[in-house]
Amino acid sequence: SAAAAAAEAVVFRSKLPDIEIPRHLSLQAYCFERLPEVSSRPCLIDGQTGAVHTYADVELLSRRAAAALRGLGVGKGDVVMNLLRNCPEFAFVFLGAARLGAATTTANPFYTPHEIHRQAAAAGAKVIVTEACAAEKVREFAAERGVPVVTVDGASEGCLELKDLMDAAEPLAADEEVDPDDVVALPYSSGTTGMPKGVMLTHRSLVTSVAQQVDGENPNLYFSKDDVVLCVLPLFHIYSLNSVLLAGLRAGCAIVIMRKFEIGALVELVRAHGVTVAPFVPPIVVEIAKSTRVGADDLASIRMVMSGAAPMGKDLQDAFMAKIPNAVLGQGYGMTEAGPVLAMCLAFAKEPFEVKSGSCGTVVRNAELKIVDPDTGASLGRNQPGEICIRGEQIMKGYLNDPEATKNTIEDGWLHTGDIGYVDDDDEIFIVDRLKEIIKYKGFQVPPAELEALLITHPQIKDAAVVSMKDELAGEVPVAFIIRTEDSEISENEIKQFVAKEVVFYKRINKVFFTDSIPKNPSGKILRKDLRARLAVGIPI
Ligand code: 4UW
Repeated sequence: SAAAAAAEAVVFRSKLPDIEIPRHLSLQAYCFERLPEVSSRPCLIDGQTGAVHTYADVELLSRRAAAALRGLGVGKGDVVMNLLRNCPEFAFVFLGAARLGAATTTANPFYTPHEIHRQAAAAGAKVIVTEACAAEKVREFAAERGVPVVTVDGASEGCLELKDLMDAAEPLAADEEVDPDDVVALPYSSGTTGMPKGVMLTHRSLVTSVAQQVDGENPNLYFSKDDVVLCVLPLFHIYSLNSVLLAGLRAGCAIVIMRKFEIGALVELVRAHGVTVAPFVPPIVVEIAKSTRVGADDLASIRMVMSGAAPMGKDLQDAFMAKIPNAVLGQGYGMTEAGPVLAMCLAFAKEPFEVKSGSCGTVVRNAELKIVDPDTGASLGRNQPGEICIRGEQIMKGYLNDPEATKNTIEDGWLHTGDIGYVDDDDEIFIVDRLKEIIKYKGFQVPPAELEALLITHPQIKDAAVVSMKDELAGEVPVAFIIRTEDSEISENEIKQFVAKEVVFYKRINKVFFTDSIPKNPSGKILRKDLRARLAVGIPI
């Protein structure tokens, strides 16, 4: 019974003591709490132009951005869509919206118009901030809804320019009062099942999550004022937004903003700015480990390399460490809904612990983690794999306008991750499998349900199922099992083209397997495990 399970729950905690978290503060007040100490230090460095914005500049520019947004009618409870590659304006606009008591929904500027439209509509975006090259994609939506489109990098027909608006505005004098439970970030995630949903992260969630990483006498993730943090991972994904931008601001670091990953440019930026902390994802770690062009000298200033958002095995970790012997390499484990950080490598602490290769960290402070048997719900002890669940003030408030999905994900305050893992004798977490359906292409979410919904709109497709297939470069790629309609001879290529027109590049179908049957349970749910098993034995049909 539930009561018995609760009574027996084995709860895992950090090895570090809990800390005091200033959870009454708004996110922006928390990030700038030490402004007087750091005001003249570099805050955001634009990797592209070399422009340096100090902490005082960023604080002021975010108040200008707030005033600019207010001039467009943005107020408390509203949503601003941030559709940008990495650039300093991302931060000005995100923090500016927060000052107004508004939330930011972030999206990939490479999304197709269809994907952008769907998220902007679901989130109720009042303003879209984007780049001139992506403005075309939102034009129709904006015109239909009367939503102003603001560009950060020059003029585009029918758009306003952020710079003009910020220059014209008097900086916002006082932030709007917010409740710690007000939403400040609204990233989209498909969670354990279904279509992408708005993840309501509140001021309290994000203050707590950042504090769990970088606050306290012995921070789990030790960032100092002298650190130079590389921001190459996209800020529209929660990993970079939380653990790079917000954590970097809180700790007073210099943050070097890189718009797009390219190994040569990365090495140049590391050298030019003396980067000390490099938050990566496994594909970047792989590329550096394999690159004959990059040697230890090139990256000598880096003392810490973080990896997350997708699995990194022991072999890869060992190969990379051999290449950059002076840096500590470890993993964090995050999930958008979890605020996002569940676990962080304790070798990143100010007073570091010994850790094992292949582990994705230890549960963060001020939080509880348990492992449950997915069939019985019973809580499991050490070294027994089960579903990872997390409880604490950092987790999401819920999914926007979807109480049903929220209820299925959070139970008694416990967020169910859909990841299978175990906690070892040293409190280190190892992820071994995934219960949920999400596919992760280089750490990006590919929701199979979204692709299936699209596929079955094709008149020659009777039924479709999308699952992940292992891929050396991307980690995983989506592949489709297709039942054609009678008489249809639609080809693999035609199906791929059909999908490619509607989705961002990393959601493209990599392979099509034509089949006569898609295994489903009695309630119609696709049995993805069975399909993955078909792939594994090499007879996919
Ligand atoms: N190993 C194996 C991992 C790992 C992993 C995640 O796109 P989302 O919703 O969110 C993320 C967030 C990652 C993240 C945030 C902050 C941070 O500091 C950090 O580490 C440095 C990482 O990815 O996808 C969530 C899903 O991605 C998988 C796992 O399945 C999770 O539920 N995942 N990290 N280290 N798998």
